[in-house]
Amino acid sequence: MIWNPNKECMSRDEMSALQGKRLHKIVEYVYHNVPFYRHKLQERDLTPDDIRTIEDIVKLPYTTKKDLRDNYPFGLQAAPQSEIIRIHASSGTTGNPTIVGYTRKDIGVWSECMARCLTAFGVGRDDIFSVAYGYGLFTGGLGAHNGVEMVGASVVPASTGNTEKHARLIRDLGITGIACTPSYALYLAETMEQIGITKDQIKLRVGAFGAEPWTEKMREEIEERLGLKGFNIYGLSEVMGPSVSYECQAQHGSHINEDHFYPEIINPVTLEPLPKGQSGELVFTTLTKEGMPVIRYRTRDLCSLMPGECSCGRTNVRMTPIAGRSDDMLIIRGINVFPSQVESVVLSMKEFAPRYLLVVDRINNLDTLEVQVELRQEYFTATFDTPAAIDELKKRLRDKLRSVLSINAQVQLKAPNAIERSQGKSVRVIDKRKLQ
Ligand code: DLL
Repeated sequence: MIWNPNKECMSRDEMSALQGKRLHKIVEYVYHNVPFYRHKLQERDLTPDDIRTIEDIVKLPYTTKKDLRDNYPFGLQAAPQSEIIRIHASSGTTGNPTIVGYTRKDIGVWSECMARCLTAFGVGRDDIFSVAYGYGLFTGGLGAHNGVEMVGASVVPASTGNTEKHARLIRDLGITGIACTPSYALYLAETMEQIGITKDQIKLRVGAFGAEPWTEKMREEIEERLGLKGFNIYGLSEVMGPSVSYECQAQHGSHINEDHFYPEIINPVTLEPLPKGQSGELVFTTLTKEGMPVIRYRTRDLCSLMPGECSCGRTNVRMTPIAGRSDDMLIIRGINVFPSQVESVVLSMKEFAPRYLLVVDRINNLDTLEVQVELRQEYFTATFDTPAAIDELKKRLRDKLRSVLSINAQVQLKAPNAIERSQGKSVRVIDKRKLQ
């Protein structure tokens, strides 16, 4: 089944023509509505009239997460506030999150893109579908929710947390589909085993997994333990949210909704565009977004675009699974974490030396984060005999980390010079999760 064959099965020429037309329109729109883009085009002596075909895109400058952060909160918003009906946010590299506003039309496009994904996964009106991505500023929950409603399945807005209750609902309601991070799917499987819910008591058959990298091995394990077929779904808040790309039944790469999100692959060092098939950094231009369009946005995700046709009948281009990132962003329980966010917290507390280590692990299928920090000598001497003071300091650090990162971290206070110095580039992160 294909949700929108008119857009998912176009010929290459038709698609390129549509993309070229939309690119011209969006460049004209941001030129007149976002001073940031107008200045960037003017610096290159460009006007919207110079951008007529999709090939002209290479003339345009890139946009980075730093640009979004520097223009916090609404500097890159193109639509007037009165047209914005929803605001999401994603982590920034320092304190400021990236704010993304959506118009009513944007929410409609997003729902349609999400409906395309779910249809490709085999979800339909008869399904009872649980959304176990977080509802809130994160785009996963509400993004998936709207798509399930558009498809006409019964949505169960389970969100994250309260996993035992969720497991019972899956059994009692006969829930057939679930959207969550792949690591949460494994955690759910484990919870079910612990409370004695067996595979033959549940009806799960489809999983929409994304928001973090996962492997074929994880897919096999989830499928085996939950008795479903797992599909990859990819996206990012700056571009839209979940539904930028999705696997079909052929499960050979993820089809990009390229009538709305135009992909390019570039060399992350030289910034040269690379030919189709080569691996590099994925860059997206939103072709129809009104709230906060992005032009040649550098995702930092590394992958390649796959040439050739897919046996499912869709013609929109596919991307390979994300192989890594060209920056230091970590994804912990589906939440983006930058080491620099931890650094900003450590530096803001006078008790600590500017030396820290993030230890990321996966225990019982749940990501864990431990932050180790060194006490300054004077503070160490003054407090190391007073457990109450140490406890209070630990709590203060934990609370600050939670408010900046939106996740709970374990903290470990270390004596001065206890964190190992490295010879070269300092090691800020040890990621023990095995992704093979
Ligand atoms: O994670 C949106 C999303 C929600 C996608 C639910 C899929 C399902 P952000 O929080 O802005 O948005 O994080 C975006 O997460 O640049 C990738 O590095 C990573 N990511 C998302 N999906 C996948 C995936 C959402 N399927 C960042 N595989 C992206 C690998 C993924 N990485």
